[in-house]
Amino acid sequence: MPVIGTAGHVDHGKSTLIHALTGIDPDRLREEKERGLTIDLGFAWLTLPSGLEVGVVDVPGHERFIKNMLAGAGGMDLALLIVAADEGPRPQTAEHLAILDLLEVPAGLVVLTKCDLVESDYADLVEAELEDTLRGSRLSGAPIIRVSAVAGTGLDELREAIDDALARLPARRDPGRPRVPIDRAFSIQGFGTVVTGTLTDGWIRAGDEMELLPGGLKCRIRGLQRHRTKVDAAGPGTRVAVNLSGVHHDDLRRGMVLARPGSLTVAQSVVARLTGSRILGHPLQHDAEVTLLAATAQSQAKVRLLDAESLIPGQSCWAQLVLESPMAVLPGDHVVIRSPDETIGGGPVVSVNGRRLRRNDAGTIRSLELALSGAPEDRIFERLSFGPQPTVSLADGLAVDAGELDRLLSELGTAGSVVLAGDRAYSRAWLEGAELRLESEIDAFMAANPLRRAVPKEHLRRGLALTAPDFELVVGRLLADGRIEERGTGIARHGFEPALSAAQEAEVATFLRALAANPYSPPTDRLPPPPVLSYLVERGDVEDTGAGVVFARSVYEDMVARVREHFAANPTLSLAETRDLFGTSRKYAQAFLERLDALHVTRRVGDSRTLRS
Ligand SMILES: Nc1nc2c(ncn2[C@@H]2O[C@H](COP(=O)(O)OP(=O)(O)O)[C@@H](O)[C@H]2O)c(=O)[nH]1
Ligand SMILES: [Mg+2]
Repeated sequence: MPVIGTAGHVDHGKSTLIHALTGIDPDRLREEKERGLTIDLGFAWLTLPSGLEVGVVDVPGHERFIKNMLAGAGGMDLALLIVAADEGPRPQTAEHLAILDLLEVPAGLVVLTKCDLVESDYADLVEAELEDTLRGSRLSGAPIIRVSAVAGTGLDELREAIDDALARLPARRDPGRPRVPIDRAFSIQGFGTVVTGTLTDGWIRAGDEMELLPGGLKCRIRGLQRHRTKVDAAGPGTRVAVNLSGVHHDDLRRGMVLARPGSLTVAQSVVARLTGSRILGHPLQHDAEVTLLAATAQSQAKVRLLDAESLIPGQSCWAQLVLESPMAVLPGDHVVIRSPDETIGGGPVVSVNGRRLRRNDAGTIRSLELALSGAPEDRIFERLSFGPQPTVSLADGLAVDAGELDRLLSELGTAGSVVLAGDRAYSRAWLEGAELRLESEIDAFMAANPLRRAVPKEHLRRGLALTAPDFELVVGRLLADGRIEERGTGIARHGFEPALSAAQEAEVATFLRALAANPYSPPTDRLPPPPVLSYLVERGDVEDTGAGVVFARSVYEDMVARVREHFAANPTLSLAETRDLFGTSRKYAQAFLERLDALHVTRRVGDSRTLRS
């Protein structure tokens, strides 16, 4: 089901027109009614002459509420650019028009409202002026329909024109990965949490398990409404109100996306093809800070221009945007960037969460061009060269359905350029790069810690900045190739064994002799440096009680055996008994017993120990 929406300057009659078309007053906030001003998005619906039912989004025109306008414009199939016949085009006429261009809203009509207030030859003049405003935009040449919401004239023609324009649009694709960018979250007495938004990219049903991103809150769909009517399921393009269980509305906000668990990734950075807004006053400089808006979400972002020093009005360049707060945005989605009071530009996203891209690098730009507009298999391949992606998201912006995507992926898989693992896709080149990075990370750790037998996995994963599934895949491939091996929770190069230097070996020999000389009261003032001591523990030469007392490993094992013998005949073991058993002092007996407690061999009960089963 398509969604249409308004755009245009404040007070030009957008809300009044929607009311006249649908019979529903889109200004729902009390403050909006009192001030006669639309502040936030309003929603209505309409059945067209063809019988097609459409959702209607009414946006605010005032420049202070551009962010709300953007949140509404994201999901539109068709925009009605509304211009009052008595005023003609005004600043937000141009700004909203620029935004419709940047978002590449599929279709548009121009509506000249308040025609009851002017003579028709005056309307002709306004129309001529309007054609100038539209020139070069995607609404250039679009039908201009004259209406009066008050007199009710032109409304039937407008309904027909909407029908015609929608009939010419290609059907919405259904990649089978539903998502609802949330525009409102609230709670209703007796129902609990409700969110609203425009559903895209798939179907949702009552009972479905869902997730909210960013954050990953899990929830379930308790009920669904479409146009205030309860439904069991809703499909792409529907405005929905979703009743959720398992989450509190205080934890939700505009900008989150409701999706199937695991079906979306959250973007920390995006690469987009930006076009400078035609109404932009000053070019945007490389490295500038902007607000990035995508569907209903927004974040501060730093813009790295990849092939230009500045973004010039009306011109395009490539940019990598690093987000301050992550958002669930996908390749193929459109973003808009703004400074506090100006729409700077925007355009389609081609990749998310890729590596930091080199500036002014011809190869990178060629890849990005292919990722944006090459043949589907090139676009998939190039996108993956910037980093792994969930398989399901590879269809984003590609206009291929799920079956076609499967076919392309299996071709790329057979050719060996793409690797599919779990629900993610990898380019072989990226994987090989990650394998080399992992090996050199291991080498760097070993160089800094020459006596360690393995690198903790978590240290490696964080050093490489890989997600857990990507890390596991890279590790798995290296293990299968026999290039690395697992050691406990760590990883080492295959066959690697650390070794002491000759000088260290000599010191260690002296130390071990000293331990042997006083097995139960070993010296505590001449312990080797911590890395050497841990090495000796790993090598099995000594047992470190952790309390400054180190026993030779064979002595320690003998002591444990004697303690067990003691327990065979006695229910408890006291500190004094331990001391006497080994002819040592309290200090050693205590360090030894505490070690046994820590290893769960014994349990301390008052002043004595019992044996654990
Ligand atoms: N005479 C006349 N007044 C209109 C018409 N449409 C809207 N208005 C008036 O213009 C003012 C602004 O309308 P509104 O729909 O709130 O504008 P919006 O800010 O674009 O949503 C209101 O006072 C409306 O009553 C129309 O077709 N004819
Ligand atoms: Mg309004």
